[in-house]
Amino acid sequence: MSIRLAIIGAGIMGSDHARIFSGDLPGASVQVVCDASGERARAVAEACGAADVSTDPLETIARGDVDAVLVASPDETHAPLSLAAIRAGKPVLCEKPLSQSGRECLDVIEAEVARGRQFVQLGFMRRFDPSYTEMKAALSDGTLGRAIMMHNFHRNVEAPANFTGQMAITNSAPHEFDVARFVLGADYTAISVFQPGAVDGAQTGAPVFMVLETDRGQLVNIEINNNAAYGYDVRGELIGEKGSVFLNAPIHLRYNIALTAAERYAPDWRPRFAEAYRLQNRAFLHFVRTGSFPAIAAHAWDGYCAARVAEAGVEALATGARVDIAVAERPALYQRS
Ligand code: ISE
Repeated sequence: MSIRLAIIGAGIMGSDHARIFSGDLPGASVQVVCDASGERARAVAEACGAADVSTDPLETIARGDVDAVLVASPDETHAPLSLAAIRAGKPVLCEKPLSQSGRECLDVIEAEVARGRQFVQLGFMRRFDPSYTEMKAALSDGTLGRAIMMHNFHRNVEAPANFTGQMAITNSAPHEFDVARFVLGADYTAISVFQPGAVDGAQTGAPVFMVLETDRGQLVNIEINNNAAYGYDVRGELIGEKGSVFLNAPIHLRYNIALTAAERYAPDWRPRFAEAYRLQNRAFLHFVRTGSFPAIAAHAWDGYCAARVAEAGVEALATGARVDIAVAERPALYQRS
Protein backbone atom coordinates (compact mmCIF):
# COMPACT_ATOMS: atom_id res chain seq x y z
CA MET A 1 0.00 0.00 0.00
CA SER A 2 1.22 3.48 -0.81
CA ILE A 3 2.31 5.59 2.17
CA ARG A 4 0.06 8.62 2.59
CA LEU A 5 2.05 11.67 3.69
CA ALA A 6 1.09 14.98 5.22
CA ILE A 7 3.39 17.86 4.29
CA ILE A 8 3.31 20.53 6.99
CA GLY A 9 4.70 23.83 5.78
CA ALA A 10 4.46 24.71 2.09
CA GLY A 11 7.52 26.97 1.88
CA ILE A 12 10.81 26.27 0.08
CA MET A 13 11.52 22.96 1.79
CA GLY A 14 7.91 21.75 2.14
CA SER A 15 7.35 22.16 -1.58
CA ASP A 16 10.66 20.48 -2.38
CA HIS A 17 9.84 17.48 -0.16
CA ALA A 18 6.37 17.26 -1.73
CA ARG A 19 8.01 17.18 -5.17
CA ILE A 20 10.52 14.49 -4.12
CA PHE A 21 7.91 12.24 -2.47
CA SER A 22 5.37 12.56 -5.27
CA GLY A 23 7.72 12.61 -8.26
CA ASP A 24 10.97 10.84 -7.38
CA LEU A 25 10.03 8.04 -5.01
CA PRO A 26 7.70 5.14 -5.66
CA GLY A 27 5.36 3.91 -2.93
CA ALA A 28 4.35 7.27 -1.49
CA SER A 29 1.78 9.93 -2.20
CA VAL A 30 1.07 13.31 -0.68
CA GLN A 31 -2.33 13.14 0.98
CA VAL A 32 -2.53 16.59 2.56
CA VAL A 33 -0.54 19.80 2.28
CA CYS A 34 -0.93 22.03 5.33
CA ASP A 35 0.22 25.62 5.64
CA ALA A 36 -0.88 28.69 7.60
CA SER A 37 -1.61 30.17 4.18
CA GLY A 38 -4.36 28.19 2.45
CA GLU A 39 -3.27 29.68 -0.85
CA ARG A 40 0.30 28.43 -0.49
CA ALA A 41 -0.97 25.00 0.56
CA ARG A 42 -3.23 24.82 -2.51
CA ALA A 43 -0.39 25.77 -4.89
CA VAL A 44 1.88 23.00 -3.56
CA ALA A 45 -1.01 20.49 -3.39
CA GLU A 46 -1.79 21.16 -7.03
CA ALA A 47 1.83 20.72 -8.09
CA CYS A 48 2.22 17.36 -6.30
CA GLY A 49 -1.30 15.99 -6.85
CA ALA A 50 -2.24 16.00 -3.14
CA ALA A 51 -5.77 14.92 -2.27
CA ASP A 52 -6.47 17.69 0.25
CA VAL A 53 -5.24 20.90 1.89
CA SER A 54 -5.46 22.23 5.42
CA THR A 55 -4.40 25.18 7.57
CA ASP A 56 -4.46 23.21 10.85
CA PRO A 57 -1.29 21.15 11.50
CA LEU A 58 -2.56 19.29 14.60
CA GLU A 59 -5.76 18.22 12.87
CA THR A 60 -3.69 17.18 9.83
CA ILE A 61 -1.34 14.99 11.89
CA ALA A 62 -4.31 13.28 13.60
CA ARG A 63 -6.15 12.41 10.35
CA GLY A 64 -6.93 8.75 9.75
CA ASP A 65 -5.83 9.01 6.12
CA VAL A 66 -2.31 10.19 7.03
CA ASP A 67 0.34 7.51 7.71
CA ALA A 68 3.42 9.70 8.18
CA VAL A 69 4.33 13.36 8.49
CA LEU A 70 6.89 15.72 6.96
CA VAL A 71 7.50 18.85 9.04
CA ALA A 72 8.95 21.84 7.17
CA SER A 73 7.19 24.68 8.96
CA PRO A 74 9.13 27.46 10.82
CA ASP A 75 11.91 26.28 13.18
CA GLU A 76 10.00 26.98 16.40
CA THR A 77 7.18 24.60 15.38
CA HIS A 78 9.44 21.59 14.71
CA ALA A 79 9.50 20.14 18.24
CA PRO A 80 5.79 20.74 19.06
CA LEU A 81 4.72 19.14 15.77
CA SER A 82 7.12 16.22 16.22
CA LEU A 83 5.59 15.69 19.66
CA ALA A 84 2.12 15.71 18.11
CA ALA A 85 3.23 13.06 15.59
CA ILE A 86 4.67 10.91 18.40
CA ARG A 87 1.39 11.23 20.31
CA ALA A 88 -0.48 10.14 17.17
CA GLY A 89 1.96 7.21 16.79
CA LYS A 90 3.12 8.40 13.34
CA PRO A 91 6.69 8.55 11.99
CA VAL A 92 7.85 12.07 11.21
CA LEU A 93 10.63 13.41 9.00
CA CYS A 94 11.34 16.75 10.63
CA GLU A 95 13.43 19.46 9.01
CA LYS A 96 16.41 20.67 11.02
CA PRO A 97 16.77 22.00 13.66
CA LEU A 98 14.63 19.84 15.94
CA SER A 99 14.59 22.84 18.25
CA GLN A 100 16.80 25.75 19.15
CA SER A 101 16.42 24.67 22.78
CA GLY A 102 18.13 21.60 24.18
CA ARG A 103 15.37 21.36 26.81
CA GLU A 104 12.70 21.13 24.12
CA CYS A 105 14.68 18.40 22.32
CA LEU A 106 14.71 16.47 25.60
CA ASP A 107 10.88 16.67 25.66
CA VAL A 108 10.85 14.91 22.27
CA ILE A 109 13.40 12.36 23.48
CA GLU A 110 11.39 11.69 26.66
CA ALA A 111 8.22 11.17 24.60
CA GLU A 112 9.99 8.61 22.40
CA VAL A 113 11.58 6.86 25.37
CA ALA A 114 8.14 6.65 27.05
CA ARG A 115 6.77 4.91 23.96
CA GLY A 116 9.82 2.67 23.69
CA ARG A 117 10.59 3.49 20.05
CA GLN A 118 11.76 6.21 17.68
CA PHE A 119 9.37 8.20 15.53
CA VAL A 120 11.47 11.23 14.58
CA GLN A 121 13.94 11.15 11.69
CA LEU A 122 15.69 14.50 11.57
CA GLY A 123 16.43 16.23 8.27
CA PHE A 124 20.21 16.43 8.57
CA MET A 125 20.30 15.25 4.96
CA ARG A 126 24.04 15.72 4.48
CA ARG A 127 24.54 12.33 6.18
CA PHE A 128 23.14 10.89 2.92
CA ASP A 129 25.26 13.04 0.59
CA PRO A 130 27.63 10.77 -1.38
CA SER A 131 30.65 13.03 -0.78
CA TYR A 132 30.26 12.98 3.02
CA THR A 133 29.53 9.23 2.89
CA GLU A 134 32.83 8.70 1.11
CA MET A 135 34.63 11.04 3.48
CA LYS A 136 33.39 9.01 6.44
CA ALA A 137 34.42 5.78 4.70
CA ALA A 138 37.96 7.15 4.12
CA LEU A 139 38.21 7.43 7.87
CA SER A 140 36.60 4.14 8.87
CA ASP A 141 38.54 2.06 6.32
CA GLY A 142 41.87 3.42 7.59
CA THR A 143 42.81 5.39 4.43
CA LEU A 144 43.35 8.60 6.38
CA GLY A 145 44.59 7.16 9.64
CA ARG A 146 43.34 8.93 12.76
CA ALA A 147 41.32 12.11 12.15
CA ILE A 148 42.96 15.27 13.44
CA MET A 149 41.02 18.25 12.10
CA MET A 150 38.05 19.11 9.92
CA HIS A 151 37.50 22.41 8.08
CA ASN A 152 33.98 23.43 7.06
CA PHE A 153 32.80 26.40 5.01
CA HIS A 154 29.10 27.17 4.58
CA ARG A 155 28.15 30.11 2.38
CA ASN A 156 24.84 31.47 1.11
CA VAL A 157 24.30 34.26 -1.42
CA GLU A 158 22.33 36.54 0.91
CA ALA A 159 20.81 36.06 4.35
CA PRO A 160 17.01 36.27 4.53
CA ALA A 161 15.80 39.55 6.04
CA ASN A 162 14.79 37.86 9.31
CA PHE A 163 18.26 36.35 9.90
CA THR A 164 19.83 37.57 13.13
CA GLY A 165 23.53 37.06 13.93
CA GLN A 166 22.52 34.18 16.18
CA MET A 167 20.73 32.37 13.35
CA ALA A 168 24.03 31.69 11.60
CA ILE A 169 24.65 29.49 14.67
CA THR A 170 21.12 28.21 15.36
CA ASN A 171 19.79 27.78 11.80
CA SER A 172 22.68 27.39 9.32
CA ALA A 173 25.51 25.88 11.39
CA PRO A 174 23.56 22.89 12.80
CA HIS A 175 24.20 21.16 9.43
CA GLU A 176 27.92 21.53 10.06
CA PHE A 177 27.69 20.60 13.75
CA ASP A 178 25.86 17.41 12.81
CA VAL A 179 27.81 16.30 9.75
CA ALA A 180 31.24 16.81 11.31
CA ARG A 181 30.10 14.91 14.43
CA PHE A 182 28.74 12.18 12.13
CA VAL A 183 31.91 11.93 10.00
CA LEU A 184 34.26 11.98 12.99
CA GLY A 185 32.12 9.74 15.21
CA ALA A 186 32.93 12.12 18.06
CA ASP A 187 31.13 14.46 20.43
CA TYR A 188 31.94 18.10 21.04
CA THR A 189 33.33 19.30 24.34
CA ALA A 190 33.77 23.06 23.81
CA ILE A 191 33.12 25.88 21.34
CA SER A 192 34.66 29.30 20.68
CA VAL A 193 32.99 31.77 18.33
CA PHE A 194 34.59 34.73 16.52
CA GLN A 195 33.30 37.44 14.22
CA PRO A 196 35.47 39.41 11.82
CA GLY A 197 35.92 42.96 13.06
CA ALA A 198 35.59 44.17 9.47
CA VAL A 199 31.79 43.72 9.48
CA ASP A 200 29.07 44.87 11.85
CA GLY A 201 28.29 41.83 14.02
CA ALA A 202 24.65 42.96 14.40
CA GLN A 203 24.06 43.07 10.63
CA THR A 204 21.60 40.56 9.13
CA GLY A 205 23.46 37.35 8.43
CA ALA A 206 26.78 38.58 9.84
CA PRO A 207 29.46 35.89 9.40
CA VAL A 208 30.71 33.76 12.26
CA PHE A 209 33.78 31.59 12.63
CA MET A 210 33.67 28.76 15.14
CA VAL A 211 36.25 26.43 16.58
CA LEU A 212 34.99 23.26 18.22
CA GLU A 213 36.90 20.70 20.26
CA THR A 214 35.89 17.03 20.34
CA ASP A 215 36.16 14.31 22.94
CA ARG A 216 38.70 12.62 20.66
CA GLY A 217 41.03 15.60 20.73
CA GLN A 218 40.16 16.87 17.23
CA LEU A 219 39.60 20.46 16.16
CA VAL A 220 36.67 21.36 13.90
CA ASN A 221 36.37 24.84 12.42
CA ILE A 222 33.25 26.22 10.79
CA GLU A 223 32.84 29.40 8.77
CA ILE A 224 29.25 30.50 8.23
CA ASN A 225 28.90 33.36 5.78
CA ASN A 226 25.30 33.91 4.74
CA ASN A 227 26.14 37.03 2.72
CA ALA A 228 28.84 35.51 0.52
CA ALA A 229 27.27 37.15 -2.57
CA TYR A 230 28.58 34.72 -5.20
CA GLY A 231 26.58 31.49 -4.66
CA TYR A 232 25.71 28.61 -2.36
CA ASP A 233 29.02 27.01 -1.49
CA VAL A 234 29.76 24.25 1.01
CA ARG A 235 33.32 23.05 1.41
CA GLY A 236 34.87 20.59 3.75
CA GLU A 237 38.24 19.00 4.32
CA LEU A 238 39.01 16.18 6.69
CA ILE A 239 42.62 15.90 7.77
CA GLY A 240 43.99 12.62 9.04
CA GLU A 241 47.44 11.41 10.03
CA LYS A 242 48.06 9.94 6.55
CA GLY A 243 46.49 12.60 4.31
CA SER A 244 43.32 14.55 3.71
CA VAL A 245 40.11 14.39 1.69
CA PHE A 246 38.27 17.39 0.29
CA LEU A 247 34.57 17.47 -0.64
CA ASN A 248 33.78 17.85 -4.34
CA ALA A 249 30.40 19.36 -5.14
CA PRO A 250 28.75 17.67 -8.14
CA ILE A 251 29.41 19.79 -11.24
CA HIS A 252 27.61 18.94 -14.47
CA LEU A 253 28.92 21.68 -16.76
CA ARG A 254 32.00 23.75 -17.30
CA TYR A 255 31.49 26.97 -19.25
CA ASN A 256 34.13 28.21 -21.69
CA ILE A 257 33.04 31.71 -22.50
CA ALA A 258 34.77 35.03 -23.20
CA LEU A 259 38.31 33.83 -22.47
CA THR A 260 37.10 32.26 -19.22
CA ALA A 261 36.60 28.68 -18.02
CA ALA A 262 33.95 28.66 -15.29
CA GLU A 263 31.77 26.44 -13.11
CA ARG A 264 28.49 27.84 -11.84
CA TYR A 265 27.20 27.93 -8.26
CA ALA A 266 23.58 27.21 -7.42
CA PRO A 267 21.60 30.03 -5.76
CA ASP A 268 20.72 27.82 -2.77
CA TRP A 269 21.31 24.41 -1.17
CA ARG A 270 18.69 22.35 -2.99
CA PRO A 271 20.66 21.54 -6.18
CA ARG A 272 23.88 20.87 -4.23
CA PHE A 273 22.15 18.37 -1.94
CA ALA A 274 19.45 17.04 -4.31
CA GLU A 275 20.71 13.46 -4.12
CA ALA A 276 21.09 13.65 -0.34
CA TYR A 277 17.45 14.77 0.02
CA ARG A 278 16.27 12.00 -2.29
CA LEU A 279 18.22 9.29 -0.42
CA GLN A 280 17.15 10.68 2.94
CA ASN A 281 13.46 10.68 1.96
CA ARG A 282 13.74 7.19 0.50
CA ALA A 283 15.24 6.00 3.81
CA PHE A 284 12.32 7.64 5.63
CA LEU A 285 9.78 5.71 3.53
CA HIS A 286 11.64 2.50 4.37
CA PHE A 287 11.46 3.47 8.05
CA VAL A 288 7.70 4.09 7.79
CA ARG A 289 7.19 0.76 6.03
CA THR A 290 9.38 -1.42 8.29
CA GLY A 291 9.63 0.46 11.60
CA SER A 292 13.41 0.02 11.40
CA PHE A 293 15.21 3.36 11.91
CA PRO A 294 17.72 4.11 9.09
CA ALA A 295 21.26 3.32 10.28
CA ILE A 296 22.83 6.65 9.26
CA ALA A 297 19.89 9.04 9.69
CA ALA A 298 19.86 11.61 12.47
CA HIS A 299 17.49 10.92 15.34
CA ALA A 300 16.14 13.06 18.17
CA TRP A 301 19.34 12.60 20.23
CA ASP A 302 21.42 13.92 17.33
CA GLY A 303 19.03 16.89 17.16
CA TYR A 304 19.56 17.45 20.88
CA CYS A 305 23.36 17.37 20.49
CA ALA A 306 23.20 19.93 17.66
CA ALA A 307 20.91 22.16 19.77
CA ARG A 308 23.29 22.01 22.75
CA VAL A 309 26.21 23.05 20.53
CA ALA A 310 24.14 25.92 19.13
CA GLU A 311 23.16 27.05 22.64
CA ALA A 312 26.79 27.00 23.73
CA GLY A 313 27.73 28.80 20.50
CA VAL A 314 25.22 31.59 21.12
CA GLU A 315 26.66 32.01 24.62
CA ALA A 316 30.22 32.00 23.26
CA LEU A 317 29.28 34.68 20.72
CA ALA A 318 27.66 36.86 23.40
CA THR A 319 30.43 36.51 26.00
CA GLY A 320 33.51 36.06 23.84
CA ALA A 321 34.43 33.12 26.07
CA ARG A 322 35.21 29.49 25.17
CA VAL A 323 32.14 27.59 26.37
CA ASP A 324 32.07 23.95 27.52
CA ILE A 325 29.35 21.81 25.97
CA ALA A 326 27.51 19.62 28.46
CA VAL A 327 24.91 17.06 27.47
CA ALA A 328 22.45 14.88 29.38
CA GLU A 329 22.91 11.12 29.60
CA ARG A 330 22.13 9.40 26.30
CA PRO A 331 19.17 7.02 26.66
CA ALA A 332 19.72 3.43 25.51
CA LEU A 333 17.14 3.96 22.73
CA TYR A 334 19.69 6.09 20.86
CA GLN A 335 22.81 3.92 21.20
CA ARG A 336 24.07 2.90 17.75
CA SER A 337 25.68 -0.46 17.25
C1 ISE B 1 18.61 26.45 5.52
O1 ISE B 1 17.59 26.05 6.38
C2 ISE B 1 19.48 25.31 5.16
O2 ISE B 1 19.24 24.21 5.51
C3 ISE B 1 20.66 25.65 4.37
O3 ISE B 1 21.51 24.56 4.17
C4 ISE B 1 21.44 26.77 4.98
O4 ISE B 1 22.45 27.14 4.10
C5 ISE B 1 20.56 27.96 5.28
O5 ISE B 1 21.32 28.92 5.94
C6 ISE B 1 19.40 27.54 6.16
O6 ISE B 1 18.56 28.65 6.38
